Amino acid sequence: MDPILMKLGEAVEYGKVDRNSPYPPQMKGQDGADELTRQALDTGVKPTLILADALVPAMDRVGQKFSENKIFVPQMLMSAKAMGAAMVHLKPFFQSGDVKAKGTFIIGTVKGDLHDIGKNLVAMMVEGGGWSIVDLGVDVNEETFNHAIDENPGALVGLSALLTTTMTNMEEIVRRIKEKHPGTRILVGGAPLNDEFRAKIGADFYSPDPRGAVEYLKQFAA
Ligand code: B1M
Repeated sequence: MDPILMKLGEAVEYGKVDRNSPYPPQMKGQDGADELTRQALDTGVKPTLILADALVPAMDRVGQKFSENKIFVPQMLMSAKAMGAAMVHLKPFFQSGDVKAKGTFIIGTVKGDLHDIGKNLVAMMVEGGGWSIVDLGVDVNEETFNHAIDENPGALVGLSALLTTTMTNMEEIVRRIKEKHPGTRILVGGAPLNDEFRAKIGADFYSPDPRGAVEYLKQFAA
């Protein structure tokens, strides 16, 4: 693998945000996710490869270590921060040059859930596909989703959940959106979900990744 991508993966895994950040002490003075992502881009590595080969596998390793009690929430948080520092540099590459948006896509992580990296990636890619994004952030309840649809008639909606405990919150959010805005198309995603769950809660589409979301939306483009 490209040595820069290897280092970048390590920076995210160990939560090294940038050269000046004092955490983790064993990486003091080394480049962090910020510098390494820029270096990778400068040497011509494709943004999609940076995501697929360095960033996403690094977060998987973080999750694995957390499951095994080898690291705890503060370390996961530093890794998320490092991932965010990398994503800042990738975002411009996923932005579309389209002048007229294909439509509006409202997205949020469901109530009770604070995970936003996957949701941000989906938002970034969908925006790159030419859609206008209304990002409601994390811990979003049904009222907030419905209010956003009131403000953006005809918008499609994306719900993200990373916890088995919060994926159940989707069911109520989907029900309340469909009650108030029956024609609204709802797309769901997040690591613990699958299509069976999507069908059970009455959402319209499940995608395991941002690409699937972009493909699904194409048929509704204005
Ligand atoms: Co937490 N966390 N976390 N966490 N965290 C997981 C999810 C966990 C699997 C770790 C583990 O135990 N192995 C576990 C969940 C277990 C479960 O429910 N079965 C877990 C836990 C338990 C927790 C806490 C409860 C820990 C605690 O406090 N004891 C707590 C919950 C807080 C809360 O939300 N209320 C917690 C907290 C956190 C941090 C805040 C520290 C941090 C999040 C920071 C942030 O997001 N800003 C964090 C992190 C970083 C993780 C892991 C390590 C990484 C998540 C991530 O960003 N992955 C995660 C382990 C793992 O995933 N391997 C873990 C990378 C990202 C690109 O992937 O989000 O899956 P993902 O998104 C993918 C797809 O799922 C899909 O596309 C994305 C790109 O491919 N996708 C969609 C996502 N949304 C979509 C929407 C779509 C379509 C596709 O359409 C709308």
